[in-house]
Amino acid sequence: EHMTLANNPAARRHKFWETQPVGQFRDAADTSLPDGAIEPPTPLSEVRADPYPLPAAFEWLTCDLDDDALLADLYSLLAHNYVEDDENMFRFNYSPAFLRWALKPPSFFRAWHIGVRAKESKKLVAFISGVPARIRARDDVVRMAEINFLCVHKKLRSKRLAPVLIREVTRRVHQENIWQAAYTAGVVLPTPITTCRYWHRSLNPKKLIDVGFSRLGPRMTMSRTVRLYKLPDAPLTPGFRRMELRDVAAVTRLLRAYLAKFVVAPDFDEVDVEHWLLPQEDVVDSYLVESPETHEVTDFCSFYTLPSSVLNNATYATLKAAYSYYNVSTKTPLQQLMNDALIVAKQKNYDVFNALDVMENESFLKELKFGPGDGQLHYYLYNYRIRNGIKPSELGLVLL
Ligand code: NHW
Repeated sequence: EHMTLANNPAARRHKFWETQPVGQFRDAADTSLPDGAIEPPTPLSEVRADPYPLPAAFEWLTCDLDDDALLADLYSLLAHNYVEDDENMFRFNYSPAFLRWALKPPSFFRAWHIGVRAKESKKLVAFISGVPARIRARDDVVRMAEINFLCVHKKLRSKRLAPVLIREVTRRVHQENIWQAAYTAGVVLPTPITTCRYWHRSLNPKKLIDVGFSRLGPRMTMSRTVRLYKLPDAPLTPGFRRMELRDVAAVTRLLRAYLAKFVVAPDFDEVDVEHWLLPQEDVVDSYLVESPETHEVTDFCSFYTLPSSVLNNATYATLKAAYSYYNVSTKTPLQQLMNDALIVAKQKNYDVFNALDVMENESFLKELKFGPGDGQLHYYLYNYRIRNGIKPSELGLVLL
């Protein structure tokens, strides 16, 4: 087969990414390069002291997400300009409460919440963020930034603003003596550590078909489809209940033991678990199984809430989607545990339950009637090489 730009992303030039300490496509065949940091830290005194220049009409704005008006501006920038599917039918609609949760974990840095606004109108036109995390790659626990919510207003696209935002967040991360980062994207850049696929489990098939999210299968009627996806009214596993504050220690133990199995995974302590996994209405939901006899916590599952706006539909404005987060089974089979997660999501009126093929998710996706989506999600590390990459099933990290 003749290789073209269309079927061989490695042949594309990346004027910005070629200058960055990331795995380069041209290095793929070089087996002598070691795993770990690509370049060493520089002395903090050599980190550039002032912000990168912006085009004259714009200025940097360090965002205070406790300021409700600013949070509303960020919500609106993303609600109108953030990620859409390939056919431009849906756009992510992260809620203000979700953004606060995602961007203010323990020991977050306000300087890493970076806006760009028009000097004159003060309108927020671009954003990028980082939050601190400890991420383990093989046996190396590394302080990293998780980079997310990179967004440039639709009217300012293709003007090379994104590289300025990325350089500026990099500079501010370096100022905290942190030299690595993790991020995901739907686009291919140099070079993914792994490429995952989203799977979707219909909870409200009629609405999903009406908005064009899914289609009636061959030889299927609407009533057969509704029956196919029907779920029990309440969870089936005895002792299945919502996680509470008193469960943080037990959940942390379960999660740490489980995540140790994967090649790349977060290194969560109790403080992290309280932030990332304690339920918050319409943001993050966590359930566990407490043995009715021993009262031991044996299993855990969680999902976060990320609606999508439905673009150009007369009947529906949003899809309510649950995204599988971290799940651990030691006693209840994973498939049964996730079936209970589907049941509570259905009870709470979600339209669809999404999951990546990471960790052990492959073991339940087909059996629980998830179908493969068409989008891919690429995972990246900045300034950290993992030779040959890893398989999705070796990845224990879910970014929001
Ligand atoms: S992925 C979601 C990204 N956001 C969206 O897709 C929203 C809709 N799109 C937009 O707002 C989750 C714009 O299209 C954006 C690009 C802003 C995406 N990641 O300004 P130009 C994240 O937030 C490269 C990285 O002209 P634009 C993760 C592109 O390859 N790079 O484009 C974010 C090209 O470089 P090249 C991306 O369309 C991780 C250059 O940008 C990218 O007006 C960030 C073109 O720039 C993406 N998603 O704006 C990296 N999309 O070399 C963090 C495009 O190919 C790295 N590009 O010529 C770590 C930093 C911290 C290190 C700390 C030690």
